[in-house]
Amino acid sequence: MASDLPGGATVVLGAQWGDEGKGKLVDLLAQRADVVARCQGGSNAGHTIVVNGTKYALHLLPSGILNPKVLVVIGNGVVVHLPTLFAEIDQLEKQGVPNVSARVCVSDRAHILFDYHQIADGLLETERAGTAGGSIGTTRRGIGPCYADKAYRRNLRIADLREFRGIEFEAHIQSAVEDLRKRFGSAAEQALKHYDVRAEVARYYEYARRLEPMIGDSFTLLYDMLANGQHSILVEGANAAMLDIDFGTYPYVTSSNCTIGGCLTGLGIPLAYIRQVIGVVKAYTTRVGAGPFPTELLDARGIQLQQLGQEYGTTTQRPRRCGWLDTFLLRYTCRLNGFTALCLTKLDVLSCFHEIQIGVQYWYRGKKLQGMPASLRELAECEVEYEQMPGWHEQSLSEIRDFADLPRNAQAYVKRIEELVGVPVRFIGVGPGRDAIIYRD
Ligand code: 2SA
Ligand code: GDP
Ligand code: MG
Repeated sequence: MASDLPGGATVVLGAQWGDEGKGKLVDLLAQRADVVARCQGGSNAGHTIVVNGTKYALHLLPSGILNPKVLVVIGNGVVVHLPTLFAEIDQLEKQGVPNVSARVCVSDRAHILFDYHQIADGLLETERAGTAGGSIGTTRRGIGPCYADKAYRRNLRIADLREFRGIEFEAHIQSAVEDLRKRFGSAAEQALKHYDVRAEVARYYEYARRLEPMIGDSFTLLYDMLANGQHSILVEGANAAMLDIDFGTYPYVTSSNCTIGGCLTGLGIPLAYIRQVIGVVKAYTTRVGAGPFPTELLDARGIQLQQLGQEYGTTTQRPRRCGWLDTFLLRYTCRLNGFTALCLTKLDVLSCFHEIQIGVQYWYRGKKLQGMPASLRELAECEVEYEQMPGWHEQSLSEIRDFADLPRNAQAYVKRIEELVGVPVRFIGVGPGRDAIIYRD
């Protein structure tokens, strides 16, 4: 059955620009997993899960946490803002999720994302707004500045909390804040007006104590579980392939690898243990923030998708831009990740249309493109060739649980996607709830 997990690791990744519904699939599959692990990103991610009508919004904790038997791992590749992590743990415990803190392991190699990283993110966005390229539309959660400090080899890691020394933390934060002042001048003064370094250090002293029982060597933990062949590990990707720092629409991307490589480096899972890689695809396309979007709908149909699909950011509440499904892009991300199966979500939302279009090919100056262009100028000039398919207008899909019961045109839409990208669609989402899914073998 499609929902069964083999031993070893199963990876769930976003195949477009994020918000495809990864959280919902992870929550579902986690019912049969021992561990659910995050490998990259930080609190920029927003995964919404609806269980029995209750909504849970997760940013740093892997979506598997809602399953009481699951251990969750925040891997070495994640950048961790501790106040956000604790707020999330407290919120879930308030919502009645059992034993949350006892089921969290944070890698001792993960990097600490400080408040000054968030301040730097805001300053950079404001600065970029005045340039030709404009701002990126980041979540302002400090992701880029924290990964930059990691690459500069000047950040602190979770392991440093274990041997917390106030003097070291104070000197570190002080020097980071001085750098911001030098770099951004009066704008930094304004942004740092309420930033009290001493108070921040005192907070970290408390965080270190609270986090201590959750800190672990996540690589060895996962490796031992995989090597004994008795456990199922689920890896939850954050963001998505087109936001990948190497393969996405750079510079309108996030600062981590959201493709399969990020899973290997962000957790240390050996390739041989990865049994399946599931790509999550929305039945149409959305994007939050700036950057190219070839199949974007700038008319009433885009607004219709936004409203019916409730397309607003889970972290920032920003409206998401909406457009048709783009299988040229999807073919690219399927190849990049080696997807063994797809989960097609939000098919129910497309019920609003008489006709549906699918982007199938990019053309550049009369030439048929074979691959995704690296140059954004070239991408902006590309024309998309579409195929038109009849819709299943007004027929609600939300109660359907068997593929054979879907309207004929909805079945044809799913099969056409499989033909165009060459990967089987094993799961179909027909509503936000945990049970609103169709399994296909
Ligand atoms: P960042 O903050 O540096 O990672 O932003 C860089 C780009 O990556 C995009 N990005 C996202 N896109 C979709 N969903 C994301 N998570 C939240 C959600 C977003 C929200 O689940 O809805 O609430 O706005 C996410 N995180 C980062 C971002 O828009 C930039 O284009
Ligand atoms: P993620 O970042 O990939 O985990 O996705 P988000 O949680 O940010 O956004 C996906 C949104 O779609 C959430 O509000 C989900 O509750 C919702 N959702 C997921 N699958 C479906 C589906 O099949 N149909 C509908 N209507 N909503 C869905
Ligand atoms: Mg999201």
